[in-house]
Amino acid sequence: MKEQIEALRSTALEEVAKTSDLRALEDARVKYLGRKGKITEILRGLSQVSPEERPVLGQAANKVRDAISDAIDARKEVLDAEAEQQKAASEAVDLTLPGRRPRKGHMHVINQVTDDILEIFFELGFQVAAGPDVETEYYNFESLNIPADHPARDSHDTFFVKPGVVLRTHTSPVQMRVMEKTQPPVAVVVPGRVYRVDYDASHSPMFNQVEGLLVDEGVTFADLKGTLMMFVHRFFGKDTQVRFRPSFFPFTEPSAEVDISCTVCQGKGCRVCKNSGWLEILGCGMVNPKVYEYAGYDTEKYTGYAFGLGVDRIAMLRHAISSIGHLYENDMRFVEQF
Ligand code: 2U9
Repeated sequence: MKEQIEALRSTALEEVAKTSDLRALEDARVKYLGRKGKITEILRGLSQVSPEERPVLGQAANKVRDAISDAIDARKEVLDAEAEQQKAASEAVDLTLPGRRPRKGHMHVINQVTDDILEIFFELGFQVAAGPDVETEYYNFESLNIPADHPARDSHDTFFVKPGVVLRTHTSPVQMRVMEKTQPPVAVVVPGRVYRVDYDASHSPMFNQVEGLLVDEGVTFADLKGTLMMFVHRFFGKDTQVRFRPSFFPFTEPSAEVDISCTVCQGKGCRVCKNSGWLEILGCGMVNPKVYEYAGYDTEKYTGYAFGLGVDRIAMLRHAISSIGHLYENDMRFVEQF
């Protein structure tokens, strides 16, 4: 029996040493030290041996049990450490890798140009005003002296939401609303989206305008000219030539259109200015007294000027953009250039 106990020690220790994970180690513990394990079996069997042999064999069996138990504890420490290392390796983060940079956006070219225009008028003391894109025919046409039979009020030119309600065709109704609420002096600039039934390389059914209105006592066409020349020189450069051409708008009288020397050929003649040397950039005039009547302004006391420009056209000139469609397609290859 003594040999049997010693043999058990060597097989058990060998088996424990070979275990490759905690599960196998637990199986080995059960196999040798468990309630029905081999050592337990031997200790139980001691009742069968003679009383002289019993203490010797008992002592030997206990020693083997302690040796196996120590071996299991030692092996457990090794396997635990291995498992810990594996876990750490699989969860490892390489702190030296470069971070993922967030993509940085920027203002759309239309908003950049709008802000540049507004900034020049802010320096002159103009304030910004805004109003709804969906307007009544009264504010969009009637109050601006555009009569019911005017072709602009046709559904071929204007988007109707329902009878009497349109998508504004200019930002002018905002100035009308400002005048209704405030007596002169008034100096406002109004940026915003406007809508017209028109679609080709230079027209989009939705486009952007900036309009301006200044009303006070003693305002003359000279003030209008001076202000717009100053604007052109600030925006396009001080060597830009400016020309005022007579025109007609129902809401201004007299009216004019403003041309500047071509920004591409400096007036020599090219494809962009269709060989004329000039580019039309805005419309303007002295506010028609009929408009003051709608606003409730004293037509004897006050005069003023108004102007309007298409931001899209200015942006296209500034950046040599060939088609207005590029401004609204949101192709990132285009948008990111500005
Ligand atoms: C009020 C009184 C007068 C606004 C004006 C223009 C001339 C003009 C065009 C420029 C290019 C429209 O975008 S465009 O097609 N605008 O020519 N706009 S005067 O006159 C007003 C506005 C409001 C109460």
